Amino acid sequence: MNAITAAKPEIVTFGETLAVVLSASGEPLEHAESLRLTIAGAESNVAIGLARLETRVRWISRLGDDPFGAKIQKTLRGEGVETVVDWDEAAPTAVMFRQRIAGGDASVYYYRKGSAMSRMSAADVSRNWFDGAACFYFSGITPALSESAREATFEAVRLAKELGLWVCFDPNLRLKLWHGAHARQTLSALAELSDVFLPGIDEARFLLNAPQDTAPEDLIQGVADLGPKLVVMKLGPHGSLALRDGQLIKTPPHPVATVVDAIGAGDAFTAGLLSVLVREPENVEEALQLANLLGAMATQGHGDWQSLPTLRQVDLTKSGATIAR
Ligand code: KDG
Repeated sequence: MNAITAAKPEIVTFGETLAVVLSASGEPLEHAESLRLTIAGAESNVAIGLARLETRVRWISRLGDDPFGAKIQKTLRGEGVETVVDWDEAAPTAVMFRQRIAGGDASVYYYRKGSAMSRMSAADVSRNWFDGAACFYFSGITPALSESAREATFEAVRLAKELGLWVCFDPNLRLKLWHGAHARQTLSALAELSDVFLPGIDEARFLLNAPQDTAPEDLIQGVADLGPKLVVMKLGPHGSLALRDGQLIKTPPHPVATVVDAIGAGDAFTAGLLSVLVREPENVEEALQLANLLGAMATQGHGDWQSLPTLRQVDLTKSGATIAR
């Protein structure tokens, strides 16, 4: 693992970032003759968003000693993210193929079983990861990769809390990676250990085994009963609903003229939220406003992280410039 040398981070995150292969022309992969290569990962998307908002962030992972791993590290470093990488010569970097389907959604095809990051274990988790940081952010994708990655996740949370960091957890449910009952048990246990918990509405319904038409207001107390001090339910075009110390905070969405690509908007929301809370933990209202703004701005261009705004772009938008394509 490369040495930790940069200035102390404010936020530490860890997780798997993948090489992403797309059809260059947007046609279905089965007809594609030229492809595009980029990177994506829930945790590194958030890390890029934080770096663009001038929050010091450290991303920790395990990558294959291959061109995809090299591309991931080069891209993240170029975005100002401090990378701490364990290079694995015996396992590959994960790859995801993605294609657009009707209605603007996307279908993904994972090639990540046995990936380098899936081989991370509790023994790999180090106190040095968290040195000087205030917050540890992680997602529910890492524990889904393998039993050893699941154990590494619990160890990272335990150590972060022991060292005085507050812990933010986005369940990021990926049912392609694990079975319902195991996912529910693990995500609930991690939510109980977290200070800030960021479920989407479908994830909240899944965790509570609630009917598909259950409203956010009827879910959020049940989610808070899992244990986190602050629950922020991401509602996409409907804004967000938060619960802290029994107080409900409903934040309206930031209006957008059109949605170009919603992928990564949840990670953008998280970056906006954490960039405020890491310096002003009590300023939940402002954090939610910025989170909603970033979620909206992320929908204005293609890619998981490519449309994440800089601090200057946020200020320009706040000053009244409408969010347009
Ligand atoms: O969060 C949006 C995507 O970038 C993310 O889902 C990719 O980490 C990813 C995964 O495993 O799906």
